[in-house]
Amino acid sequence: MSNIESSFNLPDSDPIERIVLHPIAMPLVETLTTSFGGDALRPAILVELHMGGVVGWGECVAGWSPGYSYETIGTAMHILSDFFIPAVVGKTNLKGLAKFRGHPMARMALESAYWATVAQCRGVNVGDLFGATNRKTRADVGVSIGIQSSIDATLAVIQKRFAEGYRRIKLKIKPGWDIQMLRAVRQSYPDIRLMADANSAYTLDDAPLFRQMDELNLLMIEQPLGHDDIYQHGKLQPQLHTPICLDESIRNVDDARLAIETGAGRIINLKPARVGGLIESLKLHAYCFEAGISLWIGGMLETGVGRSMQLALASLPGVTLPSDISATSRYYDPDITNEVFTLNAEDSTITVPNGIGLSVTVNPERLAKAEAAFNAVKKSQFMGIQ
Ligand code: OSB
Ligand code: MG
Repeated sequence: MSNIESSFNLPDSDPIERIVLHPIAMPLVETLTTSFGGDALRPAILVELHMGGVVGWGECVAGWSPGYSYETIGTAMHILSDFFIPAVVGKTNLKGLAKFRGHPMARMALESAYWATVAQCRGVNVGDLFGATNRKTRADVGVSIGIQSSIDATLAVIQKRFAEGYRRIKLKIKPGWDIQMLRAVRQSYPDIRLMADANSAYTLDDAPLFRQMDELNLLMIEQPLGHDDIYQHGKLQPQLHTPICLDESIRNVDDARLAIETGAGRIINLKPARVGGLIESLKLHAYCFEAGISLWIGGMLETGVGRSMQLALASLPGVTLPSDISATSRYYDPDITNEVFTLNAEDSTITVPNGIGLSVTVNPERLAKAEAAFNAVKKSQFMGIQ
């Protein structure tokens, strides 16, 4: 995989001419309720980058409030407009970002817009910049199902998703909504690839509960303990047969190495926005590939812009488990992009786009509408972005 390693850093490009931020709010087809909550209206920032006579797009997946991560749509607007963008406009690379710490979601938004534009300038697909051979043409995917009002409601949603062709089901859990629900689902679907995501809702005192889950043949349990913990996950994993997958805790490739080498988990969820960009994502992928660690691409309810980038990453050869990338219809109707992604029901995959650049186009009317929706919400309840 050293051929991948050598191509992590792009050679210099044309100078970056201009970057425009578009904060948007998009109604979700279905709210994804997790242990930390859920929103009916999803914010995002679309980053429009002009370079060499072409335009490329990136997406920032920060939420309204610091729930999943400390970043919010407000902090991302601040960091992008006051620090990150001034450091790279006029430049031929993104090295100006190296002097800043943190804010991975804001960083990924800018980095992905840049890579999309570089690909556009060169007339290649963005995935071709990843330096990997043997990229897949179809990505294995699953669907993430939020906390429902009852077990019957959960079974109804699963039935619908199963009928659509999804063959890996992830269920969000929280204390009081876990083992009983999971048992009921397993009873109805004895063979499906089933997993649970706790989004950090438990403590080590809950180890006996997770040991009970061992009897359910789950594919993995995602992020059971603290969002910034690795040590205690290392105490829990040896007590379980079911692999632990780390999401929130993994901020970079070094965290992944620490977690794997200390036995804190056996699977990594790679979200490019959580690790601060594509270069860090490719490093993490290369580490997992070489070490034989199972890896999949996580989701943050992306619009078509972010979804296309997720699919490019999910095509990498080291992505060995189904990713949290569902069809457009599960998230937005309509999406902000003209293109939609559909599920290949025969094998629970989504075809990886292979057009020039990011392979999607932003619909100007829908963008204007989503920006207006953001402004309306921002005024009524959220932070003071100017
Ligand atoms: O923990 O994986 C998570 C969405 C928002 C925040 C955190 C998570 C999620 C998902 C969504 O599970 C998966 C998807 O985008 O389909
Ligand atoms: Mg998760």
